[in-house]
Amino acid sequence: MQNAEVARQFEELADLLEIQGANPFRLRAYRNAARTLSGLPDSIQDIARNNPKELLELPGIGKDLALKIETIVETATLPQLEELKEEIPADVVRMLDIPGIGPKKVAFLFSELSIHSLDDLKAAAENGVIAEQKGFGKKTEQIILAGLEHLSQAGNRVRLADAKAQSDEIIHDLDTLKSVLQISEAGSCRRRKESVGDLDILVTSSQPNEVMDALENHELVKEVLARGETKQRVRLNSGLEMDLRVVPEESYGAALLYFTGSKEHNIVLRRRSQERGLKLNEYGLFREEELVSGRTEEEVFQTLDLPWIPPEIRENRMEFEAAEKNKLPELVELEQIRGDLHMHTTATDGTASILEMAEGAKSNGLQYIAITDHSKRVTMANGLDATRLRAHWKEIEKVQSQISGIQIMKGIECDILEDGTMDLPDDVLSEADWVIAVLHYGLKQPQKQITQRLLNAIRNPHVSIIGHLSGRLIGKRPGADLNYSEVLKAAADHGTMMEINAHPMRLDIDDIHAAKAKELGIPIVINTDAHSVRGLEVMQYGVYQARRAGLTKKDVANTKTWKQFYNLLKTSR
Ligand code: DGT
Ligand code: CA
Ligand code: CA
Repeated sequence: MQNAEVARQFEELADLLEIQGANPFRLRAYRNAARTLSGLPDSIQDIARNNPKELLELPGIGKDLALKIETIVETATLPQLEELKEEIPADVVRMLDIPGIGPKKVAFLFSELSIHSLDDLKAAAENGVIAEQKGFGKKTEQIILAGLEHLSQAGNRVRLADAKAQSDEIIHDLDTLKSVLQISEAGSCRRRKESVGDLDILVTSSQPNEVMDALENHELVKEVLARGETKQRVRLNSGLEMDLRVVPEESYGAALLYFTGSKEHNIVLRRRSQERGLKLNEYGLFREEELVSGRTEEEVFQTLDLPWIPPEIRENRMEFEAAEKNKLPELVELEQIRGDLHMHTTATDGTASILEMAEGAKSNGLQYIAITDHSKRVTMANGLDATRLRAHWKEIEKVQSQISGIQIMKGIECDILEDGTMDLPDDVLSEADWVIAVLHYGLKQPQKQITQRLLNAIRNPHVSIIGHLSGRLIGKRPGADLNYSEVLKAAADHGTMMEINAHPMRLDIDDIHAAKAKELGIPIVINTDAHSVRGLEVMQYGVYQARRAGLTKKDVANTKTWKQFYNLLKTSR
């Protein structure tokens, strides 16, 4: 059982109890537990099974919660949760996701009006039944109808690269308006989260209407969903939705902070404000009615005795503790990347030659690359056997002699077979400059078996690095059920590096486990896994993920110069 699943069950429990009108303190305890678990790099299942006492050391986990965790791990669920689910249908819980509809209203709809599904709710709203109820009215009816429309789309999170491209284009175009003074992305996109629910942008302008008209007429915008005096919600042609807010200049920093989130980060900021006798909202930081700060984010942070915290780490994971100690990490930057050690050519499933890839990387400013085509198990991609691989390496040597200013390593992306052996024999691997070991097949094996496969590869002295560890494809398929703590510990022990695969569908390893790898001192390499010259351009997304993990230049091995990197390789095994 993965941590995310245990966390999800606590969230669900809290939601159901909330509809029942349970004590808010109890709800908060469950929600905090869920957050602790989903941010935990170690396997909660292992802790619960092997060292249940350690559960009590986790933040916010007391005896009752520890017992519940053990029950979930052992029985895959909680009796209490099962009972509540019998009583309250899942659709009723989803009604909580309609903005403006709280648990009290949901409880009323469910128990007084016998609304058991979203379809029931839609019918009741359309027939005017909702508007008739005391405390509801025509306005709530409209909110519900709009909310239902949104819900039918929700759950459709969009990968960061796709979301950001649309956000960037709209921001670029709105920024050309004379009346726009400042404009910025906000929300999860600004935090560079791997997937985005909706886009948020923020503007200061003397002419809010001009900005909203321009957005409405933008070629990426399909329709306006709502429009007020200073805010607008639109649906883009892609289906993705966008919130635009126009704020006064003196509130811009406070609004940017508020709408960048995360919610969890904001909660801590508000608490810090209260501790200082101040009140923080999207309009500014106030003492009584007086605006103390709000024009810039820096100013607001400063009033709260904090340095400016980069958006990527505003998740209430480690940022406040680090900021307090004046130890915020200097996050790694794209310009610091000097090598790219995972890419394909026409020898397997790439579209460009060795020379074209090398030239492409060189013109992107890189000093070194590794050509890592597939091994033979990947028949679909025309994977290489020992003979073809050796010929391919000869070809790489030839290309190296034709191009200067870039080092080309002779690599291989070698499959870890279902039985845990490598797809190519050790004597072949030993001739490589760089071996990426990966799982492509048997990703659904049970945790023990698939973890063992990785441990074998990590312990193989010819393996340099594990590529796209979990095998997940964001929004498409979950990663393998791995024992991350065992895998990462073994990598640390054996000097095996870990990849952050920068492909926008992979971003694997994820931010939480990359943070854990850093903590263990495992060198991390950010690679594009490019299958074309254009594919080399996704490096940025891997860097975003590394930043979310709090990684600095020092933590990312391919920020080293070629000479430093070469030395690291020679000494690390
Ligand atoms: P998303 O869109 O699901 O990927 O995630 P976000 O973080 O972009 O969330 P969104 O679009 O609902 O709201 C943008 C930011 O606005 C969010 O990160 C924090 C802030 N915000 C929105 N609603 C609330 C709220 O009810 N309470 C607090 N404290 N902040 C909120
Ligand atoms: Ca958003
Ligand atoms: Ca939003």
